[in-house]
Amino acid sequence: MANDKRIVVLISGNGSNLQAIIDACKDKQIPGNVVGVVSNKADVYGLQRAANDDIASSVLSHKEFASREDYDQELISVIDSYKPDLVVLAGFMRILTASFVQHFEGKLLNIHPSLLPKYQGLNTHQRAIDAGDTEHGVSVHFVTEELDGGPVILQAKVPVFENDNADDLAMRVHEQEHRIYPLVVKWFCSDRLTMTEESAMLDNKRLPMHGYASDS
Ligand code: NHR
Ligand code: GAR
Repeated sequence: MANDKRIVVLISGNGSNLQAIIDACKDKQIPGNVVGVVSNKADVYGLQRAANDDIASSVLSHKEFASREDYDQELISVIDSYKPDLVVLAGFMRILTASFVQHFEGKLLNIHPSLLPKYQGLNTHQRAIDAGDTEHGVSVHFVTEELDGGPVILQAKVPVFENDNADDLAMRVHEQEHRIYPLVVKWFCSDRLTMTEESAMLDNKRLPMHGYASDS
């Protein structure tokens, strides 16, 4: 459709969240299309997923740049070449500079595998287990300069069982990721979701700290 949104997805790996978003676009659940996939790593399976669906992709290795600032400037031009309405981080593993975040402010989403504000950063599943948590989960949030600190849009919770290892827990979290990320992308592409003054707004209503499905 003419007003379908143009979505660019940034990955560093397997791309199962990318696949969930591609599938939801193909099923017309999302009024948009993935028009480009950008990876900072060559030979990752997510690039194959893009190729399987005839989606254009680019690889931009951070190793070829002297500084994060230089890398991000080039990343901005690669992404802009796809003329995106929305930029989605889906397992993208590079911290982004303030100038990158400002350039795409309000149209940059991330999925983070924890119940934010808990466990910002890496190794979230192991950290939840080590802390003895009985519940864990995943958050979709707008990206701001503060790492994993932007306003939360939607979370999903999973139980932590006694003998879980990090892989068991990651698998359980992934199932939820594949449900909630396409839903949030759908909200954005339907012009229902915005960020104003670092709050996430759905249908012009400010979302609570833990996002839409919050029960506390
Ligand atoms: N950038 C900004 N400015 N704000 C956020 O909220 C961001 C971001 C970039 C990525 C994803 C994030 C996650 O969901 C994300 C959110 C990578 C690291 C990291 O430490 C941390 C958080 C996230 C992604 N990366 C290392 C680095 O030096 C490299 C690690 C690696 O290559 O394996 O960039 O968890
Ligand atoms: C997902 O679990 C996502 O939450 C996590 O990486 C995985 C990517 O899986 N993101 C981060 O840890 C960001 N630092 P996928 O490549 O199969 O979508």
